[in-house]
Amino acid sequence: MTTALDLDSHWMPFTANRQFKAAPRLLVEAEGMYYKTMDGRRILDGFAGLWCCNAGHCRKPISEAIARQAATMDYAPAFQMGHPLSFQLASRIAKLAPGNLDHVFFCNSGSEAVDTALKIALGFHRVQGRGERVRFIGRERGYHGVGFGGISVGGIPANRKMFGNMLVGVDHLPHTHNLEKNAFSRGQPAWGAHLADDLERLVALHDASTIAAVIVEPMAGSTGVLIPPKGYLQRLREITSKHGILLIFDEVITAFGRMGANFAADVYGVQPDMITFAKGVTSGTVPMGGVLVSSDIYQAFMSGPAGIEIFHGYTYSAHPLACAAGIATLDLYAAEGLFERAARMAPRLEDALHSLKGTRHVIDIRNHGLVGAVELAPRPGAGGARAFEAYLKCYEKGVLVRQTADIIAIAPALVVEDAQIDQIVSTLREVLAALD
Ligand code: PXG
Repeated sequence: MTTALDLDSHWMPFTANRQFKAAPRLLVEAEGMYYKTMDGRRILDGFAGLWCCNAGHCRKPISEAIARQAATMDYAPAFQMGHPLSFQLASRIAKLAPGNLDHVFFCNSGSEAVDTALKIALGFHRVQGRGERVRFIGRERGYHGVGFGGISVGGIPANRKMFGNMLVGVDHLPHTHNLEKNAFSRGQPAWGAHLADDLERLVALHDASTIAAVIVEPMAGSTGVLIPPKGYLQRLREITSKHGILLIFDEVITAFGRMGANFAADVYGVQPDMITFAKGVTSGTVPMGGVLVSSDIYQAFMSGPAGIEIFHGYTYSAHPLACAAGIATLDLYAAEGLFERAARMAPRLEDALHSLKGTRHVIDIRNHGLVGAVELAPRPGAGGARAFEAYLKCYEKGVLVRQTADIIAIAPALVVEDAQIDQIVSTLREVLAALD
């Protein structure tokens, strides 16, 4: 069947196009925890699509809300006009958010959310007469999407090296991943809170008065599930607060139940000044992203010059279909208690994953919430090859996981059952045992 399809014209994102088109992996249907492939195989989705379909696939209450909205009003102009659903969704999200994060700026993806948050940080300082606060601090191994702002504060060499100088005035904290100290930690590792103190060095180097914001993923997902060491995020909060620097949590992956709570900020007990979100807000059904900002930030803009408060926004900011999907998704999360369910299933996933200790090639296993990772020893001179092969073999055996470098990441939908966790882990065990 796949041979009848012309695969040439679509330049696929973050994909080895030539390799993929020679042996395509095409999905055509989805339901609950499963995909169906074009050649009719059933695949257990161990990664909620790409960290996004938190409610499971093709859930009726969401798909029906989208269909209804598409038939009722397809689009409403996003600038100087509105529609009720965006206000409803914003207040629903604000109610879920921690502390004084009570206003939402909508966009269409995590990348747009990050660039929006960086702009809000610059504008926040500027409207208060601190226009010299223009620097950003990100972190090595951080992923903040693919906009120029996001790759600048991000810390993934491959995502940066092709694209020139990016934003100027960006510096990076060290990442927190250390296998010598923290291998096989369950939940938050004990070692590494002091790595946050490097922020004091950067503040001393640049002077606090030049720094707008620090942005980190509370749990770094894309670069292989890096769980924050105990006390690390608290230290970042203390230092940023002391110096008048905004703290942005990029929760594109961690928001909406992934960690067993509304937000990772709740789980880690740290209050940021902004949270970026996307993915789980619509359970991956319609693209949507957004930035939650504190009342202080919102009020600073509202006290600025009359007229348009921020010269920023997208044609599809708060798109009616995305808002309808978002409201239906939040309803479904609440009706089925899915965030609590994620918290209940997390120890189950933890135990299952850590049972892989001692399996061939495995040098680390780590987990928090409904997220886990298994790190493999790389093949000499061929970083990433072993885990990529493991990913392909799992797919052949009917389980979809995600590979980055020599790490296999697991993040099932929050509706995952015990037996499905077992299937993911036993498939991985079989595959690793047979792998060179
Ligand atoms: N911030 C974070 C923390 C993310 O994880 C983005 C921003 C960008 O979102 P958009 O919607 O622009 O893609 C992300 C996206 C993976 C994987 O395999 C992770 C993401 C996307 C695709 C794959 O880890 N994260």
